[in-house]
Amino acid sequence: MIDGKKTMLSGMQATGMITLGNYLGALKNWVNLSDEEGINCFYGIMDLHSITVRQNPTEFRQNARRLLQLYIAAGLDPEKNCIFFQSHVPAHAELAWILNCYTYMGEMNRMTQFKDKAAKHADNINTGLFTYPVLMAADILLYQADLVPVGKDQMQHLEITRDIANRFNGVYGDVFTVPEGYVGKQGARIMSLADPMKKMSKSDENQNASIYLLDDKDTIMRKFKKAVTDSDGFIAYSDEKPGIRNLIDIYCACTSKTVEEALADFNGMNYGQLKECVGEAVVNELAPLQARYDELAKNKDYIDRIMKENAQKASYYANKTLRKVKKKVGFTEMPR
Ligand code: ATP
Ligand code: LTN
Repeated sequence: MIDGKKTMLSGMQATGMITLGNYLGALKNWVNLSDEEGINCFYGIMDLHSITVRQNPTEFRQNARRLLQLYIAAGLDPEKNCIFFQSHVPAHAELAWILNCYTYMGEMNRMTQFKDKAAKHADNINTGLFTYPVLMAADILLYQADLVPVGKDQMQHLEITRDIANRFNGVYGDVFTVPEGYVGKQGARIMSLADPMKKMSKSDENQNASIYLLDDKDTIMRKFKKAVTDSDGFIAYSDEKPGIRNLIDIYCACTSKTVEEALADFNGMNYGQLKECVGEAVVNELAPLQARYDELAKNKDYIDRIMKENAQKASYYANKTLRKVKKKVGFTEMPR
């Protein structure tokens, strides 16, 4: 809670170009939620998290700025919501250190994202990757967030955040709000177009596996045409047909239709026609966002102003919590 209002916080890592999965599973839900009156919303460009995987500095800088522009282009109003860079608010790293000392190795060892990423980056299994969820807990707890909308894959990190908050509160009294996770109904888990058993991920090396938010129409249509399905040749929404189910999920998330409505639209179609229909729904969904993005990309001064003002706003709230935590833990205050 901040000033008696419910607080929501979420964010994405500034790594690579965000995908349709990130958009439908996270960003689009944020936009809907941020339109609700009476909620304070914070959205982070989580760049400290990004360096758990090696980044090229020039590309990293570009990606982070691009992510801010995509947040705004998708419909997050930076004057009403606080959209900030994690690295602009030092309190994140500071609280993460403190919370590290209230988190157990065994807890981190259970995290599936760590296991997945460690397997993927076997040459760089750094301790940042291991304690990644603690930094995420700091992000959330600093703003006393009540609600954290994320894709399904992040729920485990949300659970650990709640455990850390409860543990800390158990020792020192009510310091942190214990947050609730929120997974949107639609687009909770969009799968790879190349392998429908794997989630669509921005770090997938196969360019055909993911739709990127700035892909043009031809690219989108081509990728859908190539999407892996099955050889049954009939359209149905079932666990046995993960490729087709994924296409239907994408269609529903883009058109706000139910599965039944979608199946009615696809009645009598073959796979080729289905793919074309889904591709068009995605093109229509992304077109306005892409047009706004192009406008924003030209307006450097505006983006710079947003960055600066929101870093100050985020710091104000984050420092308030951090001061409280330090006092509770027993750090010696610097004499004024
Ligand atoms: P990376 O490939 O770099 O690990 P990612 O594509 O998995 O990245 P994240 O930055 O980890 O994306 O996640 C950003 C947000 O998007 C999170 O809320 C996450 O739950 C959501 N998300 C990521 N992938 C998907 C997906 N395929 N379907 C639905 N939501 C997703
Ligand atoms: N780990 C998240 C990104 C993230 C986040 C957060 C999400 C970092 N800090 C705080 C919600 C709240 C991910 O999406 N991969």
